[in-house]
Amino acid sequence: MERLQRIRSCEIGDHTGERVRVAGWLHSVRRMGGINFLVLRDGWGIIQAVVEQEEALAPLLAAGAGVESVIAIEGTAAVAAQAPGGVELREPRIEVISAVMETPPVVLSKREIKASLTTQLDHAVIANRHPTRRAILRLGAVGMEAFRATLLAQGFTEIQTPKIVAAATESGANVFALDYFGRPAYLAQSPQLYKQIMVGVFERVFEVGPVFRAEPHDTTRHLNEYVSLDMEMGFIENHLPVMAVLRDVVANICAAFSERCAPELALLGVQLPVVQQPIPAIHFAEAQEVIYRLHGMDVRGEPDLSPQDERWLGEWAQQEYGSDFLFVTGYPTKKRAFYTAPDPRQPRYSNAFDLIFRGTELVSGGQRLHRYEDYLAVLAERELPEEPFAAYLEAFRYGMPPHGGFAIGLERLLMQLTGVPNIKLATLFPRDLNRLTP
Ligand code: AMO
Repeated sequence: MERLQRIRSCEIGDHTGERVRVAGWLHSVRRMGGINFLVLRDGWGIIQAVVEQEEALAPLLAAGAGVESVIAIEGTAAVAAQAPGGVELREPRIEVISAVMETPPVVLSKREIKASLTTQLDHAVIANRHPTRRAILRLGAVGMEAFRATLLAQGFTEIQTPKIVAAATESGANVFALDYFGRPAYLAQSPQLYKQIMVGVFERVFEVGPVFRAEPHDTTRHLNEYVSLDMEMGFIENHLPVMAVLRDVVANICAAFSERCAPELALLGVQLPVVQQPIPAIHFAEAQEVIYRLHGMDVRGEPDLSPQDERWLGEWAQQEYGSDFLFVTGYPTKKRAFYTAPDPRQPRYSNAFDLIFRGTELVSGGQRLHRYEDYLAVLAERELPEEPFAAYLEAFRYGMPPHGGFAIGLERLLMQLTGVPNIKLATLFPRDLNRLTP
């Protein structure tokens, strides 16, 4: 007999009444008074097979194959309202491809993972197979695609910049040092300097890639390696056009989730945010006034917003505008990275912004300095050496337009969207203070 061509679980609806072959992992086995229900999971979802004849299970029993065994099932696809996806396989013939006889370290067949955070992370290789974990990772993939699609449609070019670099890009000590053939080097904290340089080539660039932050603390919102969705654009007057592109990017990401990830959103119980046009914005100084007025906490004069301030502002944006998003603009220039352009009307404040999503910073961005002399001045003022920035400075020495950009933290987006209590649960294989594997 000729073997049937394998179909994906998500295609089953197009084959009702036909004999089909599916293959994947044995997700669960349920015995219900003489009838057995096998659930098979493949890369696209799950599908149920009904086994009425005990003999059909013989290949599984003979191999001692338990859950997570890789199997193929040939069966007749039949409409069944109570089955996942509304279609099930009947009169199945089972073939064992890779038998698993041990109990997996994380139970995958229950609706939710019950294992502790540590067990989940230690066994992420297996835990990532759980439908809820898979759903978060799938949202991440679609999010990256929508980011790319939005920017490509607006004339941006995708770049990949070096991850082994000679200088820290984001001020501060949180850099991983490397020994580069006897010379000091670092893992890139962001593609910041290179994306700015590349404005000199393409005017509009973006990058999706890993960045590294040696933050020596264990928080629920920081990773030591994360995926940064970066963009940079030339010929702007101030930060406002950058914020407008960011608004489009975020709106398109949410639209892509809505159009292409309905099963994932339903499984995770995610309520998509409405992205207003424009997204409400508040100046940093005014944001501090709001916090003082509503919560009696005098943060005026503080150079930055704390996580608590961000949560309060998130609540305020919800009450005031019914918005899950809030732009905070005009952060104090001193507190931002050296490349930040000051607000020409009040240079104490900058043309930099953050986007807060459901009470947590999701994006940082702004207008940058673009004149060579301004860079020399700011490096001197901050007592930073010129030498490590020589290549970067060359770009400005030979002509750069006013420009700006932003970076979205992918895992932050997924954490805030899905409401998981720790960013590590929105990360493929998180790197944290204690974790270098898996
Ligand atoms: P910033 O350092 O604020 O800005 O980072 C931008 C966004 O990245 C995310 N993020 C993180 N996510 C997980 N773990 C971390 N340790 C972590 N640190 C930051 C946040 C944050 O908003 N070069 C600038 C961007 C720019 O101006 O274009 C930068 O890297 O979501």
